[in-house]
Amino acid sequence: MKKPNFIIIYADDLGFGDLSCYGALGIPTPNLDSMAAEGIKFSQCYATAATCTPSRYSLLTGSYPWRNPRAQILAGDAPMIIGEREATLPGLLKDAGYATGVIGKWHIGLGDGDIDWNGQINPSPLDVGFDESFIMAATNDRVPCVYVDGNQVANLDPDDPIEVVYGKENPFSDVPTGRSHPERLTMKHSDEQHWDTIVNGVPRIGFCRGGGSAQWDDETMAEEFLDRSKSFISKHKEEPFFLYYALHQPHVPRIPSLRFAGATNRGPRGDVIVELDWCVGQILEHLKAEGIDENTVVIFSSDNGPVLKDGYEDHCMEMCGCHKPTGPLRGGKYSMFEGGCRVPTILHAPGMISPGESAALISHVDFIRSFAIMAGIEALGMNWVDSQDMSQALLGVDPVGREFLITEGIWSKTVIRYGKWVFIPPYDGPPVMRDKFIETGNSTVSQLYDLETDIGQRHNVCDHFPDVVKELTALLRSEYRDSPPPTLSKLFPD
Ligand code: NG6
Ligand code: CA
Repeated sequence: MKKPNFIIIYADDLGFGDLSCYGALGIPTPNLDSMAAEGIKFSQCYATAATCTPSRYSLLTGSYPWRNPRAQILAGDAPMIIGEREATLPGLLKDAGYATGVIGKWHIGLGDGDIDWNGQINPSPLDVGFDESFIMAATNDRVPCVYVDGNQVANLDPDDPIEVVYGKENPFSDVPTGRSHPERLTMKHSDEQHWDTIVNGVPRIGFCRGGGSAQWDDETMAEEFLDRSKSFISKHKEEPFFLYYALHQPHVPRIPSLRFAGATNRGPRGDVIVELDWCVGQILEHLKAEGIDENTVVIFSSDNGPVLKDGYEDHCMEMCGCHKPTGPLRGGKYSMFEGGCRVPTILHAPGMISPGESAALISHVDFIRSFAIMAGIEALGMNWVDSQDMSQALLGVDPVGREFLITEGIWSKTVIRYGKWVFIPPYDGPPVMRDKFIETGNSTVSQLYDLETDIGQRHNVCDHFPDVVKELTALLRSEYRDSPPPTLSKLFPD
């Protein structure tokens, strides 16, 4: 049988309740809704982390992020955190004859400590299994605001080299920042992290000078990534391929293309979600037009849960109305509660599945092993510590999935989900991220919730089920093996 193609479409900060097929109000997402109607819609699929870098690290390596202490939200000039000899999803598929490509947001680090933005950037995605790569290095709120094509900055004029510095003070006195020139802003920052170099009227995190011709245009970013993804698909339609299409929406700063500005009355966050939905529709249509939709497994999901206020005064909180980005879940991006890691997930593969819904428990860390099985690859010698074969669950055959999985809030604070239970050990830190209005899950006491009867995690039942607490504590600890997370909870003092 012909090997299936794989496409992962990974949204950035999209919540469990953000699509109309997951209950969103006032944000129409017709393309994802019909993708769900033709495919399988999952209600218990989890990113491994409530922030981007650790979550994406797991997706590509099949390892839990807390095993790698460097898997934390990275600066825009941070080194690559995937080790040279680490197995990766693209690498595995490439070895099996797949054409592999990444287009969109990277944020797993570049270079080995001192990036030469004006020369060759090594390692780049090309060194961890991708044949083709067209990325933004980190996030759209971090400098440098340029695309990296392969291992070089795209459209760079050698006479106008780029300099990038992360730190507290602006080293470039001639470069305006949000702090020094607030009158120049078209979008205002709401914190002191987002008040550095101004690019396209938006203050970003980090300082940058030069590279004018290479600077991206926020308004055309969606089409840039989409067009390149469609070209990648067309170019490789005769061979098996894997495309990691990493959308930048709805991460801050939320700047839709002109055709989507005002598409909703939920503010720019609603508009960029509608834009994202359109991009997904375009990909599915393109697969059909190329005659390869039946044999292409497309998985749509998100790297972590939602946040409304994340560094800019874009009024998304005020304009959200009755729409609930996390749906019925508590917490959100950064959080240990369900809103942090439980994400909308849809699989589309018309020739391979019967449409339906699934409550199977699945983690994104499972994609690598499951894809290997679906592609018929015998990944001999692979060290499958964390990644489980969930191919049958993903294809809608197995309704159960995993017995348990581990997720983490910001700073590697791990949480264990087992059957209907979720257990959050006690962790130091504020219970609420005050500027973002998100409940973190930090508490001086252990928390145990029965998600079957209490999906909103309102009733801590630790005292009623001490045996469950004891067993889940022991299980979490045994999963740590030789690599406990850097943030140890009070339950694991050594
Ligand atoms: C945080 C940024 C936030 C976002 C996040 C990364 C603050 C003050 N700033 O440091 O705006 O960029 O990093 O998001 O929280 S992620 O989805 O890539 O993990
Ligand atoms: Ca994210």
